Amino acid sequence: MTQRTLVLLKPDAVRRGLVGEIVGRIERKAGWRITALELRTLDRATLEQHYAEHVGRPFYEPLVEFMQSGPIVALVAEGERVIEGIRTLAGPTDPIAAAPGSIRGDFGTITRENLIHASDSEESAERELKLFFPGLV
Ligand code: 3AN
Repeated sequence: MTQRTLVLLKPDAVRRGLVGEIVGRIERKAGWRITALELRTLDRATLEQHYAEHVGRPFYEPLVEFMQSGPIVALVAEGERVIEGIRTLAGPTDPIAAAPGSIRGDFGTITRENLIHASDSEESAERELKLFFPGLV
């Protein structure tokens, strides 16, 4: 089943020079392709929409601040079961709990700065792709 997903490499990943490493892991999965990629700095309005489900949680404000703290890389990846697959490459939210070999497990320590966002379902992917790449057909 070919799918499309939104990936964000968060400001910590860009600051630490891990873009190539993370993009490389996505590129090396057989048959997956990157079909859009852009370095950009996010504004609050975009982040409020993106993280709407987290409004009111204690980590929400620091998360929105952190996500504006520097440029991010937004990309679109396509391929067989890519939604579930990139979530697996990323590892769980808490990088200390994430297995070595996963992106968060290899490079992360604290939960907020966990390097990567990837859509968690087809519905989220559709919504997030519209938000970040509205021109995409
Ligand atoms: P994931 O990106 O693993 O799907 P979500 O959607 O639950 O995680 O959370 C979105 C983002 O919010 C995470 N990537 C992380 O940066 C931050 N976050 C989530 N839970 C916490 C927490 N308990 N403490 C600090 N930051 C958190």
